[in-house]
Amino acid sequence: MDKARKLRGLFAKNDLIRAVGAHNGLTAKLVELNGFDAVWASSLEVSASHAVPDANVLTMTDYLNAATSMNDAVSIPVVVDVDQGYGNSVNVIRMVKKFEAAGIAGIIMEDKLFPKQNSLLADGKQELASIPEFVGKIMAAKNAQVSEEFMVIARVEALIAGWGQEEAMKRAKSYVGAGADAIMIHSKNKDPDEVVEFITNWKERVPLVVVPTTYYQFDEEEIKKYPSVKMVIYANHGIRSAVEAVDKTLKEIKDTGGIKTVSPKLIPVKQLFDLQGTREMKEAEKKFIKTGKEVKAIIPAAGDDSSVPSLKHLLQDRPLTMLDINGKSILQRTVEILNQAGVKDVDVIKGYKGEAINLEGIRAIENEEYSQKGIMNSMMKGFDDVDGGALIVFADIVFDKAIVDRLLTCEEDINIVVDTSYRTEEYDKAYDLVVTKRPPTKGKTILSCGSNPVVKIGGSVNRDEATHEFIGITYLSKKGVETFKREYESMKNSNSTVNGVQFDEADLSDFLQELINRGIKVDSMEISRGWKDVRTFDDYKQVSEMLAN
Ligand code: SPV
Ligand code: MG
Repeated sequence: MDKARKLRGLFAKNDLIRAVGAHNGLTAKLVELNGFDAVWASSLEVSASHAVPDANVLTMTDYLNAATSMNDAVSIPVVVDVDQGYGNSVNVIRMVKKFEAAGIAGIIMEDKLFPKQNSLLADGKQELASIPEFVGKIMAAKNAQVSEEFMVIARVEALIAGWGQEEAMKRAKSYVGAGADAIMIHSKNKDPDEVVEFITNWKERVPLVVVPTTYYQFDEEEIKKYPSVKMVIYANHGIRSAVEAVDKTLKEIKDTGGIKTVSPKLIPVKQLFDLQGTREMKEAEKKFIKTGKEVKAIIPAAGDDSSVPSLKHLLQDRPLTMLDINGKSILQRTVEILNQAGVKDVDVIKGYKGEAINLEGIRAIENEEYSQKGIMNSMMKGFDDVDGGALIVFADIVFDKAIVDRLLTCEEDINIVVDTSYRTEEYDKAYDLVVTKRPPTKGKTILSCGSNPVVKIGGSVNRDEATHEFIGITYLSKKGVETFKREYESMKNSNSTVNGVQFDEADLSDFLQELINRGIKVDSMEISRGWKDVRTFDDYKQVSEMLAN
């Protein structure tokens, strides 16, 4: 909804509107997050934030820019303090056009002369414009606005300038006659008496606005006794508390010679990131930053590994992928690497203790059948909305980013990452063994993309014939994804086994072997080390040590 209409809506309700002063997007956002109705783009706050006096030292454009960043940061209406309109009626016309075009809901314009000084300034110069001059400015403003909703509120400074009640009332009525949508009656007395006197005498239907900075005992309970007052502005309390807080922190850093004592007392940086809309940026990145090779990652993490005796005690409340290794879960590590490699779209299929998977930046998909069906069933749940390539990453591995970086540059349609160190190190714990067409590269060649088709994979490979070990990372091009989906459906419907295994129990190796049996090419990318799977407590200890170094 248009913000001017929102503001009108607030004035139409029976509640008192509470506006709070701000000077930039961040402070405006805090006003909204704390549940207030509107932002007051205060000239005092904006000029103070530039460390210049509130005396028309800044220009209309400075105030417009500040108000725009406030308005952009919030969904509540912003009411802008436009001083006296930055000149005469001609200046007012352009001013209204600019502020309204920026999405500002309304302005409050005061009947002082240019340059004005802040109303609360002890020895401030408070010169009033003549009534006709200011009436002309209100008319100019009302005439310049494009939408009917935009609000022009006239601010009466007669009490501030010491001209008394009668003058204040005369001015206020004249401004209403000129079309003002509300009247702000300002005072710098320590008690609310003169404002209350004005309010009590106010018989017009146009609502009033008060700014009880100096007469602060006039709280909402009191104000609500006067139904003609529709809006209260807490004009500068944010910036005053900010100055105090910054000053205190800086003093402490200076005095203690470091940030040891202040750091734990400050808000976490994450809170700042949230205020800045970092989450929205991440979502936009995912949706709109295209590389031409869109890849989605699928991490099947539904399985229950608590039956592994040495891991049982660690997996009472979480799936294996959420095991903490030096302060980060396996899954978090994987997601970070994928994101850094440009893969922002990550689906995690959860099942066993799925509630423990509470990571930001992923889409979690529930697999309720995890205890009856195998990993293929889990994995395929992530395939529904893949429209480019896919990266299938097992949930129980840690690996170097270089592996994914390289794999994403390979051209093959179905490409699995295989490790040669199985051969060189007599690796007796290797799980998914592989036989490739060509023998493993001797020496220290790593990350070789080139096409070396897989001949055999999984259970049917015996240790002597194996050339490599499959590490649990598979890349599928768009065409590879289509092949995968098509063949999966065909295997599902054929009622036959997948490489000799029941369809529901087949794992990825069985599926890949079945593809090979069907004459579909499965390629391999060769690496040597740079990864480790976690399947036992010993693995877990090893990985923890490895990553600690
Ligand atoms: C402001 O906040 O800039 C105001 C209110 O105009 S006062 O400072 O009281 O004049
Ligand atoms: Mg002001």
